Amino acid sequence: MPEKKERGTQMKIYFAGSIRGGREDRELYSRLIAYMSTGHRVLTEHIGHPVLEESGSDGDIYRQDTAWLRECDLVIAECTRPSLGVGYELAYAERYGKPVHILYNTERTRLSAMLTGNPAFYLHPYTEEADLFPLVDRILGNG
Ligand code: 6IA
Repeated sequence: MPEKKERGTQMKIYFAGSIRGGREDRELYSRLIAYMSTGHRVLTEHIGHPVLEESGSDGDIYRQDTAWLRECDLVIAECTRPSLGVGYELAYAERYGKPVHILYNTERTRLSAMLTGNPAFYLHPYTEEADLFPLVDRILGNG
């Protein structure tokens, strides 16, 4: 993972990634979160944790995550692994006028038309993980 340049203002990032949809990409989420956390605040850093504690009810999770979605400056979602929860979060963020950036590996997924067809979303197709870091820099205004 390249070293992150620190520039610009600190933003509150809502990072979204699959949990019950499947945690195959958990380590990728973790590397992205670590990268973004240098210079910015990732509200949802638990998405990358190896073990998720069942610390509250599903209602608690919904209330906390929707509060963070209303509070955040932008949403960055890794959508290669399809997840109903992430899809819901994207629509929720759109409703609250948040910028939504979607990262997806075109060699591993054919993204839903409900995302690729929505002009409100910023789409970031990629094929190599190494390309994600300069991409994230550009999204965050550090590039
Ligand atoms: O449908 P999914 O579970 O794949 O939805 C994933 C998305 O929903 C993520 O972007 C999270 O923001 C949110 N989410 C889902 N589950 C949780 C959770 N605990 N804690 C916080 N956010 C969540 C679940 C605990 C568990 C499965 C052990």
